[in-house]
Amino acid sequence: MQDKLVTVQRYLAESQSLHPEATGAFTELLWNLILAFKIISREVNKAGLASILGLTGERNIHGEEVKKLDVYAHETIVGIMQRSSPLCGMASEEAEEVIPIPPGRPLGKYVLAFDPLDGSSNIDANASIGTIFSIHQRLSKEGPAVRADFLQPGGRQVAAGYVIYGSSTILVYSSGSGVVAFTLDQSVGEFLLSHAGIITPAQGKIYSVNEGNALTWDAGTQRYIAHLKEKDAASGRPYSLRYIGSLVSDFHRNLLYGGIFLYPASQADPAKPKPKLRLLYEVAPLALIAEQAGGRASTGAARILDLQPTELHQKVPFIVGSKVDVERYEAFFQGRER
Ligand code: AHM
Ligand code: MG
Repeated sequence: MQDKLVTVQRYLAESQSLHPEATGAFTELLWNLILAFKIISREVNKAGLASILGLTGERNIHGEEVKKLDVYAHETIVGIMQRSSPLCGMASEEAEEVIPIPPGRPLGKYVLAFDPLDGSSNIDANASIGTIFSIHQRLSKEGPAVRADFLQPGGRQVAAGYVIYGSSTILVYSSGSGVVAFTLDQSVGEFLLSHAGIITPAQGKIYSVNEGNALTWDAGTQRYIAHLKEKDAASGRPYSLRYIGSLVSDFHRNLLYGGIFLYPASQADPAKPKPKLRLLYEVAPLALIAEQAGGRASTGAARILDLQPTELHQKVPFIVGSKVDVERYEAFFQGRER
């Protein structure tokens, strides 16, 4: 048991005090974001009551339309962050274009990209879902944020993280010096430090992939997965498959237990490889967390955090997890191992 209780506010205030030049703007940004996460968590926990209180998309007993949870999450983050935060713009998986700060409000030097509720197709089954976020410093000098402010390599993120709404609500966060996690105490409404200095195992025994897509994979990926099903020399067992289909949940389990998550591009039409996951809202922030925990994140051919984004909604192959496992995948993908 930890010898002192550390709230996320206290943790952020102590982190800020290590930087005498800090103005407090970044800390304020995170506080506002955390408020949005608490509100989303409350709403996600009520999802099971939808059939009593009104299905999402329908009208509730008060005659008000019940919003779909991913729309609700998007609007909650945008509403809170537009009102008071040191941002000059946002980008969301749920919005086509850059979301501006309303005219007349002060503009800050940060931009926020987020996936408000990833894995939302799992809500009805009560499986865990999550919010993913990524913060950069703006590149443009003044005025509202422009696309170029978001199109920066993940290696330049100031901070990133995710919230998993599961058996507990947990916030996992990195500002580039390790990974910490806070668990929400629902009764007092505070995130408390629960995991300090998370390090992912160098090698795991789990692989997570939608194996229904196997016939669309490149040959290297097919061979790699076949290799995982052979008996491992050390353990005498093959790898175990675990796939929830909710990225934050699959990622979080592997972060703690070790293993590899894969969403390779579909090669159904080899002339047009089709990845699924989005670089700015899903892939880059989780890549930062993985690397900060000692893991690795790759497309198979390149390190995720080195990729230069070209579009807001760009999709890339995503292979992430324990270092030894991801390096092995790269060797298969690149044909160095067969
Ligand atoms: P979403 O952003 O529409 O929720 O899609 C992303 C989700 C991830 O959470 C998950 O890893 C992936 O889609 C699962 O995809 P599939 O059902 O193709 O395996
Ligand atoms: Mg998503």
